[in-house]
Amino acid sequence: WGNLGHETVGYVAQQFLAPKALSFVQSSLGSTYSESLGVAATWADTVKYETAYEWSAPLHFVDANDNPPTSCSVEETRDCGDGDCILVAIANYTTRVAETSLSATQRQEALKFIDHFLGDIGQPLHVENYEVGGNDIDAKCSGSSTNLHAAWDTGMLTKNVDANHGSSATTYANYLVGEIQSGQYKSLTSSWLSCTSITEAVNNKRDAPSIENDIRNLLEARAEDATAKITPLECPLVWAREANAYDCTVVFPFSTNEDACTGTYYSNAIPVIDLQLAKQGYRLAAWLNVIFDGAT
Ligand code: DCM
Ligand code: DCM
Ligand code: DCM
Ligand code: ZN
Ligand code: ZN
Repeated sequence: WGNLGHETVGYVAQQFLAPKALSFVQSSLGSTYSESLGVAATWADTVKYETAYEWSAPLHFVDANDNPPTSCSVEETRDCGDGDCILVAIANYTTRVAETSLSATQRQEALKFIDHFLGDIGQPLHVENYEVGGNDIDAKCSGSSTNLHAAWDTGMLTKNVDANHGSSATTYANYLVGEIQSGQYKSLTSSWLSCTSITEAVNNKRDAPSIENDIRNLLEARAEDATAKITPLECPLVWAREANAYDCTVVFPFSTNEDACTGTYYSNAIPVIDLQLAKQGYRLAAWLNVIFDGAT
């Protein structure tokens, strides 16, 4: 996502933080970021263009080597065998944000990466290898030249927020929070946190997947051996697969130079963008709540 999408995810999450998570977020981010996950969410995109943080650019996505729209899938070994992807980054920064022996600066950086990567993992083209996640597919957005990846990161979202949510990330986030608390998403929130899917239930080797179990397994393995190789967690893989499934239904097929910001392509995409941002914001809060308060 672009800045608007990331800020939205952060502002949604901020409203669902439990007391200790909120307190950590506020003191860690401080006045530099207005104590807000919404403000801090874009830091990771700012630094990835700096030489000192070039290493972080591949952490924003996982190149799923599937075949949309015929077949969609994300596989740890196939798609993140070198560990240099968003799945491992989320695990790594989860251990670091919880690690009290690290400096305040290091833990703030870990928090800012988590804030950002829980957003990106919900963007269907950040969990897709085809045409470099759609970057190499020419597209239009309301007549302007762009590419399909950028249309999903920013073009369609900006058009929708301009038209329906006062051009404001906070207004838009408040709308999504309302839908979570008492609207179209209310009945879905428990499934958003469960991290279960048919594949996961069948393949599951550890405890039943849940945010609690993911974080407990990770922090226990870390406590036993601080040098143990960090491997992807169950929930982020479920989230990646869920976003990637949209590559086979809503993102593709897409004809080169089609206008993504008009007609049925746009009207099919907007509900998915709303859902993915609301869901990842809610999951970001739950993730931090488990780390700091021990429960979602
Ligand atoms: N971006 C930035 N500086 C640049 C170019 C882009 O901060 N020189 C930000 C704004 C884009 C976002 O990065 O919307 C795209 O990041 P990604 O492509 O990782 O989603
Ligand atoms: N880093 C990491 N694992 C380490 C050391 C560093 O993931 N063992 C990451 C965390 C920071 C970045 O590298 O995002 C820079 O770390 P530092 O400031 O500690 O050099
Ligand atoms: N991106 C992606 N998958 C890739 C390469 C890039 O999802 N294989 C994303 C990261 C940025 C956008 O595409 O959001 C543009 O990337 P860059 O700025 O690295 O060209
Ligand atoms: Zn992107
Ligand atoms: Zn990003």
